[in-house]
Amino acid sequence: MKLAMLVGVAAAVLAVPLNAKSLPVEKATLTAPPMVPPPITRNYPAKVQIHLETQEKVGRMADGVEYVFWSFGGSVPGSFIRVREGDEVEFTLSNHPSSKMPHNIDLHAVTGPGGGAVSSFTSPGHSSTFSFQVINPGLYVYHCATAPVGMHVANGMYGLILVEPKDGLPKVDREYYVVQGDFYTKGAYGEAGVQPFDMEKAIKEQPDYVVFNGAVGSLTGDKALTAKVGETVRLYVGNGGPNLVSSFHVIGEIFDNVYVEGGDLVNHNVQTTLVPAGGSAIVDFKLDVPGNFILVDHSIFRAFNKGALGILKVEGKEDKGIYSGKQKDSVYLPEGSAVQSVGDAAPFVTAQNKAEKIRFGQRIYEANCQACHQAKGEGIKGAFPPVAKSDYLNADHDRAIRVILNGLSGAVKVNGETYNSVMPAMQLNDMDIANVLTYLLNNFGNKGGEVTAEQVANQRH
Ligand code: HEC
Ligand SMILES: [Cu+2]
Repeated sequence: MKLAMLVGVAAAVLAVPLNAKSLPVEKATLTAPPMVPPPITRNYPAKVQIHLETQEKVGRMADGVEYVFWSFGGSVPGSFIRVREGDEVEFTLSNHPSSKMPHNIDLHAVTGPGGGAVSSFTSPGHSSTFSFQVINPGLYVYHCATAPVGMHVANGMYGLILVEPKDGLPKVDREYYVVQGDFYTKGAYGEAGVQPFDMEKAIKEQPDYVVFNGAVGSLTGDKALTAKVGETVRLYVGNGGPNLVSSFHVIGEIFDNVYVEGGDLVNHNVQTTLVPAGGSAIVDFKLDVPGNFILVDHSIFRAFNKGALGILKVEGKEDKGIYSGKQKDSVYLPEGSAVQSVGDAAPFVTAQNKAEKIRFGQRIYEANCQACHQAKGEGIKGAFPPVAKSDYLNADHDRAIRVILNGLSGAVKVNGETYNSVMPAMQLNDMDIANVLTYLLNNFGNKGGEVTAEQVANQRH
């Protein structure tokens, strides 16, 4: 009798929540990247129930390249979790029965051994539950910590948990969720097929892919982040690693606020912020002008050769007071001679024949187009269409002239791929446009032909 009572008491103790007083219970809203659950509006602590499932499944790494991703909630990064400072979290981790590996979770927001790793260790087809109180506000990484830890992380087992401070974060118009990760495959970047994990490259820290949100192109084309001029945007940025530190930068924007390393310290007017492996940063900025703003790891080969590139597409009215576009193109003569203007009225040099046009056109291309369309005209998948072997370019010269004169936006199909991006109007004179198009038509595997300045003039209106 006495013993039975004692056992009963022990069982009851086990069931008692962390906080002696009972809290209102609610289920957490979880979101897949790049979306973020809405801000928390309550002003009291709650018991928040979270259910995450670990999965192992084949997904897209790049076009034609697949990879067996291990994930929390079916996405890389895993579901975004949003709780409030002081909340009690009741966390249930389920490991899908089809998994081959056990998994667990180490949440950096947890104060406790292993961040929950031991308590959450879960075999395939099982669930584990544990509870913790979120004491410290901030943006925290969570990840799998099952051995070999590096391999579980390298396969995509990481995500972010935001512990909102009691008074909330300043309001913004849009919030997005972006996490960088490095991936190690048997084949080199772009090699087709299902690519197995390469432990040796991982140990040497030589990734084939460095990407945002688990794949090349996960934030470009019709998956680009969007916003409007005048809005404020907040990015919850994380770095799953496993190895690289990110130099996170948005081309053409300055971060008004950076919550350094995801903590309380707010820095202002920052160009590039470091996001350590297993760490985070929150960045805010206001959008003053329209255009495509490119998210990169400014360790720049990673952006242009390994995939760490995303797009924030901003629509709205131009503000020439803030950004004018190119106002003038003049010839710079270093010997100190007078600077000549290359206006329509006074063309600098007129090409005498087609070969000369092509030669002049090459200079125009390198100075004005190559940054986007690339050195061999190959473009960047999902962002800038190729001008090499371009069916779009070859099919209609007048249309190509209008693209350069007026810019181009909206969906266009080039060589079977859809691009939905923005090319700004180029401030070039008729001769320059004729030269650059003649150069393109006669290079990079295009079909030849010639464009004249008169032809360009006819397309102006
Ligand atoms: C800031 C980046 C950028 C620059 C600079 C740029 N373009 Fe583009 N260009 C684009 C984008 C983006 C598109 C596709 C627009 C869309 O998706 O609607 C495009 C489309 C085109 C197209 C039609 C599609 C194709 O691939 O054939 C041509 C032709 C073209 N650009 C030529 C040029 C030339 C010539 C220059 C230099 C005088 C130039 N572009 C400068 C970004 C750029
Ligand atoms: Cu795991």
